[in-house]
Amino acid sequence: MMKIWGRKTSSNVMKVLWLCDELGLPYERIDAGGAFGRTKEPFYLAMNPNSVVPTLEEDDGYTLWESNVILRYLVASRAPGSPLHPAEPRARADVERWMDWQQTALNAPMVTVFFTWVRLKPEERDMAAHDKALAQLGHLLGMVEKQLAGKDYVCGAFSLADICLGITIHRWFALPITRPALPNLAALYERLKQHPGYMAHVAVPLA
Ligand SMILES: N[C@@H](CCC(=O)N[C@@H](CS)C(=O)NCC(=O)O)C(=O)O
Repeated sequence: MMKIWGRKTSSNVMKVLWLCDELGLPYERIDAGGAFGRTKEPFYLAMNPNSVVPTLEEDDGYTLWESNVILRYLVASRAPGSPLHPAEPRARADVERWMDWQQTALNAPMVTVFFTWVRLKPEERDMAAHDKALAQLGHLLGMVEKQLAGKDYVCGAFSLADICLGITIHRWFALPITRPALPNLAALYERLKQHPGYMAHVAVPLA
């Protein structure tokens, strides 16, 4: 059975677990990263030299890292033709730009805000950096708010873009922060909560 290495509190692991639920894929998850360690051990570095989670390991020994690439690989290998990752070039590019944007633009400010409230002790917090990151997050999520006008999901139909953005959206609504009103984003959050895989793996208590 396919193995997914990574602690379940990692947002990048969450994406992969949620997609597995969406596609009905069986897997074995093995704790790694954070307090579980393992990621600096030689066997793990041979699979993933970045020493981060998640890592996917197939029965035949094939391994893959980078969560968004794992998402694309799982659709291509298990559910080719799925609307989660459309084949038509522009529809695919639309999904992929939001996936990449989540990694390259949205992730850094969310990590700062999330760590401030959930992972750091009060004396370790840099509230000036938090406030700057929070303002940036509000700005970026305002772009998602506009994109969602007249749509149920980020690219119209439910796709890998929603799976990538969904991890940030849960943290945005669950953290004890002051949020600008983003009604389309709030409606998307409610829609995502109708997905059992989102409730099981993503919309969980912050840890
Ligand atoms: N771009 C990578 C980032 C992976 C990453 O930074 N993972 C974090 C958890 S979300 C990690 O492994 N942190 C160190 C640890 O958990 O030990 C991906 O999307 O897979």
